[in-house]
Amino acid sequence: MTAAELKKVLVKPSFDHVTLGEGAKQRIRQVFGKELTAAQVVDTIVAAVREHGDEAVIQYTREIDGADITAAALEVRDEEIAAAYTLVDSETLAAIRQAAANVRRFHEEQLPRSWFTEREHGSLLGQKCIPLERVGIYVPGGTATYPSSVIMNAVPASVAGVKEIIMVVPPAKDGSVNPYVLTAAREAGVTRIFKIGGAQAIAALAFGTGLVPKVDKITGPGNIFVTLAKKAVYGYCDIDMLAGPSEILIVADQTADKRYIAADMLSQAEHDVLASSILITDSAELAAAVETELAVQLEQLPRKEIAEQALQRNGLILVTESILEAMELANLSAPEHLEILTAEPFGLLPYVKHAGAVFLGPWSPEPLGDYLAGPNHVLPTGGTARFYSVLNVETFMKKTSIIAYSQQALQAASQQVIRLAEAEGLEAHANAIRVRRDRLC
Ligand code: HSO
Ligand code: ZN
Repeated sequence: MTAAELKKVLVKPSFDHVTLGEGAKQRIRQVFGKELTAAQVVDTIVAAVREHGDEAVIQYTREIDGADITAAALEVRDEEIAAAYTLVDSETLAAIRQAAANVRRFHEEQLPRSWFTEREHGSLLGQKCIPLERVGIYVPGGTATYPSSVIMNAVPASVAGVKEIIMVVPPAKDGSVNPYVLTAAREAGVTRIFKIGGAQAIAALAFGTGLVPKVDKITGPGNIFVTLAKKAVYGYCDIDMLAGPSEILIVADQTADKRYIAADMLSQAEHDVLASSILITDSAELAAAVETELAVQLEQLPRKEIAEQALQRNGLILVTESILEAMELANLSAPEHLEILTAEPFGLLPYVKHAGAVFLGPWSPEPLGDYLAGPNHVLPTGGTARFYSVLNVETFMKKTSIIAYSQQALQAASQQVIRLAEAEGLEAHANAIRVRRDRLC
């Protein structure tokens, strides 16, 4: 397999021309009375929520999610959270708390410092790091519920110092929200929760409605409708990234255990029929063994059908001449998760150019990072690791620069500022220096 061949395999469906499943198409016909593309659905919903606010939100929640929720019940009440705590067993609650603590501890290391630096003549230049005031985090519902994603989004925001963390999550048909999600939200520092999902949730956060406050940034992964909606509201508020289905790419040599590789590949395959699981190895023997092992482990999975479809669509086992060639192909793919299972995994770290997160050695399976290790699991997908970073504390902060010149320093700079202002034909700019001239020599 050459780089060019891999490239062909890796071509991802564009967000704009995604093919919808039969179920989604049918729902669209029911709700909108005609066939629409995902992008058209999103444009319609975003425009309606922007114009009609809560009324549109409630209508789409009823028609799309099948949940009949009144305006008064749209926000999760404290009693619902208290009830959720009674439904979560103590071991799971302890795990949620441990995960939140580990994620907090890791992200505290990322906290940027505001700083000043001194220049000539006693002037000061600096940078002030300011948390965003209010952010929205999207938590998916659907085929799986992810309390871990609540922690991964809310804890970095809380570490950054964000005062208001507004969470949105699609409700079940009976109007309830998963108790794990609710307890994780409380543990992670979420301030308010609304039972809204899909494009309507993104639009509500971006523009604000009577009930949902307008936020400065929306983070968190979602389905294609959520992703397209984030793209549509970008500029009215900020967004983190455009996330696609989960991916794992494993680079392994003959020392790796076929059972670990198969299990780790299946861990991402079970997320979504569009998930991608790739093994690249310089050992033909290992490649064959993993292929057999995948079939064995697949049989036992409750989410077998999803994982099987994912493997058929975007599963790949490649054999290369060397392990460095495997690393080259891995960089070309720029995977969300890169596992390196070789005799000397640290030795390959310098060759990693594009990956959301790297997992080194046999004792760092990808799901450890999904849940408990501490680093974030909201990661760039679809080759966007070439330019996006993993979700982090700075995702929830912005930087403001500070200039404090002394009289003497301005004097030294004055001629050149005037020169540049004149070169740009901006006399008023030059005047801002000239009016101070009598105090400068
Ligand atoms: N692997 C997913 C995150 C996740 N896994 C949540 C389990 N729960 C991100 O690609
Ligand atoms: Zn996962």
